[in-house]
Amino acid sequence: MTQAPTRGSAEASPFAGWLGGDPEVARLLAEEAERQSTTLQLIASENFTSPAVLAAGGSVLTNKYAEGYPHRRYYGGNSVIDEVEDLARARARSLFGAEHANVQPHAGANANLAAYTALLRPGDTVLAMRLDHGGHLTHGSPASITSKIWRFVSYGVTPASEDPSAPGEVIDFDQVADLAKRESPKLIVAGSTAYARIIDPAPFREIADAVGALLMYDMAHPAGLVAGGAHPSPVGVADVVTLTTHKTLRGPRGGAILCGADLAKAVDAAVFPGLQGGPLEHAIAAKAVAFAEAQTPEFRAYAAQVVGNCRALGAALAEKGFRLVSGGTDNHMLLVDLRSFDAELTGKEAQDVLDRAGITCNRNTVPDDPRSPFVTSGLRLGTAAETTAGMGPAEMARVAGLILRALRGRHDEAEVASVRAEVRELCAAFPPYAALAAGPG
Ligand code: DSN
Repeated sequence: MTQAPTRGSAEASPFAGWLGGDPEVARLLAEEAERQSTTLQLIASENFTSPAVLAAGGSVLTNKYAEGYPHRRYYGGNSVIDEVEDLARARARSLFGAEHANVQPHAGANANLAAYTALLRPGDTVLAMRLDHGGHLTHGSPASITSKIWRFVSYGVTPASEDPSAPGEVIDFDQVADLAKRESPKLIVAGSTAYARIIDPAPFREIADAVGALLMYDMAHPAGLVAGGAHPSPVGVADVVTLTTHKTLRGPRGGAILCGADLAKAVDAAVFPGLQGGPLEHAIAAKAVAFAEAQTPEFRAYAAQVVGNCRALGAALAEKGFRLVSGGTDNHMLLVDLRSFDAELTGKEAQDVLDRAGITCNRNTVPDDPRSPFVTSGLRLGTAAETTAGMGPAEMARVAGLILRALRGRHDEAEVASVRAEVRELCAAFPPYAALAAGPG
């Protein structure tokens, strides 16, 4: 008697057609596809790429070595690859209105490291955002190589205030200006990894000009919001702009750098041969697909909806007693300070119970968090992925209710299981990869 395929078996896997010879990997891919389809994806740095991006990323281009740049390679056989990378560069330039684009960085961290390498000498001073106020590891964290090569000085956000019309916890531009004057940095970095407000490049430019510093804008998080017109563009304002392609931009995992023609040579040399070897041309093709997708009217509507959904989620959570860092959001993410809801509840415990309830997010420090980055007092929530799946403000209100129930009922397994069941039902109505389940055809 033939047994019906069970969940996660090679036979049941939509990937079995592609991975027939490797049932173990086929099973794991199927399980991850199921996890992504049946749980809520609220990690602010994640998204669901289009099937076209997936196809380009899983293509024969992975076979090719192409050290160098288009028409200046160190290996033969790159005529097609040159066209791929030229296309990706042209699309990135056109999407963001940049004079030059380097699409080879394997990730945002590599893009930042390459930008520093292009602009600085070892030991130079850089002014960037504090990690515990929302900056990124590559903005000079003691744990990052960046802090060992360059001297970082950090600015932060203003203190929280009780006044609802001016809640604080926004970038302290007085502090940025004072530190810039005192420390004479060679470079100022704007941008963050956990900050829910628009980061206007203009005041940073003014401060940089006043002290003769260069300006780098790390738009890893809002790149898709910039592309879709929901946030002001730093291109042409900052000297160098770094980005990731997989967050709000909805492309493959990877990074890119934009700059003026004057810095093109230095930036290219910093990426290769400075820091990387052979470029990942399959990822570059997938980036090209994503850059084209981000230039459509649908993507503009998407970018606006991501912000609208985030505001709806924030408003619903605030109504339920959760304090939002800076009082709300202008982008795709929210920072929730859990102490207002329950002083005993840590970010770590909240992340764990939400995971069990099928709500995927990450714990995060809040400004001046008394708890360690491993424990934290906050949660970071994002709306980029579930907006791609088609959810709107009504679903966001429902998600806020599910978060409340899971956190309040965290010691009651039946309640957590009941939330899990409702999450599964909600996700079933918004499948991110309905087409994928049909298999390779
Ligand atoms: N890990 C990314 C994020 O989640 O924001 C940044 O590197």
